Amino acid sequence: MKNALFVAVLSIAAVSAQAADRAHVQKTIELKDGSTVYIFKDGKMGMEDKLGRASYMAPGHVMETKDGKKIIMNGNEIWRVEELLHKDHKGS
Ligand SMILES: [Cu+2]
Repeated sequence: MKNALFVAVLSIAAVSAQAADRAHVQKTIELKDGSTVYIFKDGKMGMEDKLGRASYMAPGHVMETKDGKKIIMNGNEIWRVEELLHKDHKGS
């Protein structure tokens, strides 16, 4: 009984942490090569490769979006992307 209640409280905490993290992502952009750029509210960016893994990209690197626009990598927030991706797996 006590254990079941404890698990329920833990999963509520996990859900609200995920919501808070999502809120820091302002925008995601798909790139021509199939990877995704996450733009956080502070303007910094992080990359997810086409296999869904957080990936490294040097700040200042020019990327081409799916619709042919060029964007410049600002920051390299690997750990923030990783956190988002891992939370997604746990949440399902
Ligand atoms: Cu990039």
